[in-house]
This record gives sequence, structure tokens and C-alpha cells, in this order.
Amino acid sequence: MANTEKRPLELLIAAPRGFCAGVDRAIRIVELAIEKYGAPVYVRHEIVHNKFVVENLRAKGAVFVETLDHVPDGVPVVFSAHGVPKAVPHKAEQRGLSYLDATCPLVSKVHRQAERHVAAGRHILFVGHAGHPEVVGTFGQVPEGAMTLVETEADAESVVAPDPDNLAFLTQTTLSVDDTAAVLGILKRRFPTMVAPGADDICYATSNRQGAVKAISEQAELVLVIGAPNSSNSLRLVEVAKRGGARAVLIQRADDIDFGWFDGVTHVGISAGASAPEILVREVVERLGTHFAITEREVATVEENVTFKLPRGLEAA
Ligand code: 0CN
Ligand code: SF4
Repeated sequence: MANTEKRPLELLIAAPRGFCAGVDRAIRIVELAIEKYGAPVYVRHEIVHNKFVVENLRAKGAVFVETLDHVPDGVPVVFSAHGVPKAVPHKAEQRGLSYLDATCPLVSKVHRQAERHVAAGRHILFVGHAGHPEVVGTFGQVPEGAMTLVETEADAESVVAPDPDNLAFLTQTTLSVDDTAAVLGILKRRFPTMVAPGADDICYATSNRQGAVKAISEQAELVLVIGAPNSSNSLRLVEVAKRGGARAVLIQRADDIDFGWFDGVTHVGISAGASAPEILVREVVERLGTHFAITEREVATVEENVTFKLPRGLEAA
């Protein structure tokens, strides 16, 4: 019996982790749209960046497409949590499509700030990652040329502003808190008159999940982050864990676990990105339990109680 005995492994489970209020709302919008209009309901882009969520909704009657061109006439379409350029609802209106906007209210807030800066004649420096749908959506709120992307500290040092005394900055919601502070530090030094909102636009869920991962990475040799490779906030959690001194890997679900990772490991941290459902966390914990004598300890850094209202017309569905 002795050599088949499982070796102990302590799991430090980050809290908060997983679904945020914006993801919860976006998924709910798709579900309610299917209830209200019947299947199929089209969704432009993955509603949130998680395959498991997308597959579940697909099974209920959602059809995921990347552009409105793939939405047939007469069928409702939902815009993803990451937001869309203004041209997208305009086009939907031109085609007479009914649409539901599942853009997270915290992303919409950045959109409105962008509009306000442009109306006030300011050029915007936008801190974010090129090509990410949220960045594409936010750039699409303002006329071409009104916003310049700053991705790195090097970009912040070299960016050329059209009118350096008439600037404002905005950021993507899912950035690294520490990296963004460094980038903004450079921008503020170079452009001291730049209009700055109270803080960056990194959302509560992003910063809280990073704070919790920082705490577990100080106590664990290995951190598993459950999330998708195209999920910005999940990728940032892996970076934070590495900076905290742990080895860290992004996994989509339990099947991705390589038991070779655990040699010499006694403490494993676990977290999940804002788009990763708790069921995948439980699946990972259970899988680890098949190999190790696990004990679970939740490491809670803050409590969250944010919820967002559903769009009008859906609450009653
Ligand atoms: O993973 P997500 O769908 O999106 P990103 O982290 O890539 O932006 O999580 C929801 C976040 C939003 C908006
Ligand atoms: Fe909204 Fe933040 Fe969640 Fe994105 S991660 S959906 S911005 S609350």
C-alpha cells in the first residue's frame, strides 16, 4: 500500500477568481435572447473568451460569427462583452437587424470617455494590446486618427503626439495593473498637461484577480490559471503569478494538466480568468485529487459584490 499512497498537495485557491459581473451579464443576455426570440440567436464574436461557455451557448441555439456579414436577415444578433466599433450597430440598423449589446458597462464607460475627449478636441493616447477586440471596439468610437495606441513602455517613450499639450489617456480594461502604471508614469512625465481620469480604466475584476494571484504566487511553487489563450485578463494573471515568483501555466481545462509539472511541488495556486466558469475550477481540483492527497485552502484578498443590470426589454423575459 505504501508506494500507491497519494502524496500530499496543498491547493491555494485564489478569491476572487472566475466570472465577473460583465461576463455574467453577457452570457445571461444570450440565454435570455434565445428564450425570448427562439433559436438561432447570432452572436458577433465569442460572447466571452471561453470555449466551454461558447460551446454551452451553441448547444442552446447560439450561432457565433466574426462579422455581421454572416448574420442572416431577420435574425437577432448579440454583440460580445468586449464591445464593438460604432460602425457595427450602424450597419445592423441599416440592415434592419435587431441587436442586443452585451458590451460590459465598464467597457462602454471607456467608449463614452473617448467620445467626450474627442468632442473637447483632445487627442487620446490609448494603452492597450493591438488587435484585441476591445481595443478595436474602443478605437471604433472615435474618428480615425483621433487615438494613438501605446502598448509598451518603449512606445510610451517614443510616441509622437499630434498636439502634446492637448492630450488625454484611456486604457483597456484587462491590462496588467503594474505594467500599466509604468506606462502611464512615462506618459505623465512626457506630457504633464495630459488630461488624466482619476485612475486608469482597468476594471475591478481585472485588478482584484491580479491581487489574489499575487497573494497565492507568494505561497505556491506552481500556479494554474484557468482561461483561454485569447483572454487578455487571463494571460495577465499568468504574468502576475510569474512575477510573484511561481511557475505559472494557462490551462483551458483539466485535460491540459501535465502531471510532470508537479515534481517537487508541494503548494499549487489555482485561479481562473473573468471568462472561465467555476465548473472548470472544480474539474481541475478533482483531477488533481485523482493523483494527490489534496487539501484546499481559499486565499481571499477582497470580496466582490458588483452586478450589472440587463438591457431594457430583456429583464422581463
Ligand atoms: O476573457 P474575456 O472574454 O476578455 P478579455 O480578457 O480578453 O478582454 O473576459 C471578459 C472581459 C471583458 C471585456
Ligand atoms: Fe467587464 Fe472587467 Fe469583466 Fe471585462 S473583465 S467584462 S471589463 S468586469
